Amino acid sequence: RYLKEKSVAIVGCPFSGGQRRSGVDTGPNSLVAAGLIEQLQSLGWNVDFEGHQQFEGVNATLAQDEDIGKMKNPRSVSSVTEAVANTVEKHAKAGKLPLTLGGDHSLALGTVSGSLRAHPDAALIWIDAHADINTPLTTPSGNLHGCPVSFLLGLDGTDVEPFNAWLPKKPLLTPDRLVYIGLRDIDEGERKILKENNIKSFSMHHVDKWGIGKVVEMALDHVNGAPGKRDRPVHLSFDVDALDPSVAPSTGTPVRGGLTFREGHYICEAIYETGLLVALDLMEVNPSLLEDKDAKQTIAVGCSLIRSALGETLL
Ligand code: 4U7
Ligand code: MN
Ligand code: MN
Ligand code: MN
Repeated sequence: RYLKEKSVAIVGCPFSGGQRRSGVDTGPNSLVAAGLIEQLQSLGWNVDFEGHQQFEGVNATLAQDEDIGKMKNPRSVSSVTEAVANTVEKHAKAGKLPLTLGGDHSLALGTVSGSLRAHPDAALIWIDAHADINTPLTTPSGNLHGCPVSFLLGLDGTDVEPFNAWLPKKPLLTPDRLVYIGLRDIDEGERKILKENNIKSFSMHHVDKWGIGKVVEMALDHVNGAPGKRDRPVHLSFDVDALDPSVAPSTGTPVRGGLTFREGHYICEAIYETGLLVALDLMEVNPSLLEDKDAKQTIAVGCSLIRSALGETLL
């Protein structure tokens, strides 16, 4: 409904500076090399891809990017996410669906900012084992892939350099338009933030209890403000570590007890079915961890989740 045509713009983001394990920067290229573009074309999508974003320079100088407070690689993450925000905004305003391939999940500070500039009332559905809502004050690791959501909400502690040079004074996202599915590894500070801000979170416990069908309905009801109401545009940010490590092993921060293959795909299908999807992120695929067969499996699952979110599995 919000797209001009069936047109998707691939934003490949070979960036790893939001965390400390190398290889996640090769995720985007692996997904494209596995045939993602052709797969989307065969689903009837017009695919716009002019090569990956150029982050080689930033990745090469990560070692020189000194900590600010607890934050690791703050300048690199800030400049990359600022650039990604502009790219995603441009595609979204042209009526296309930006599909961002990560790269680590700090990139979502850019993708969601871009989406919200184009669709100010959009909802954010975050599929992850983690809440990624640490602030520069609460982060136990200093890794910014664990922090993008706090910056999007403008929580206490996020008005810091260098991010405050480009992030808006008034945050683009409000807690009522955010919902999580898949959570199972939350830090103490994050737990407090989720509670204090009344943020709707469906953990793996809730998926077990109610089943994925009901959970997705409740998540959509929540961000739309009433049962059955379906009108907000949706930005879906999918961290592949939401899936169980037996399904998606090649990722930097695996946590056991995750979503099954079908549960992950069901989420994508059900959101596509609403007709409200305006942007999609597929993050944290790291093909250089573990054996080649695990990498191949994880890349194939990544492509398959994307195809489901773009309409493959609905008859
Ligand atoms: B991901 C963590 F402490 N919470 O902040 C942190 F457990 O994008 C993990 O979801 C963050 O993979 C994981 O470092 C970020 C940790
Ligand atoms: Mn995660
Ligand atoms: Mn994440
Ligand atoms: Mn991760």
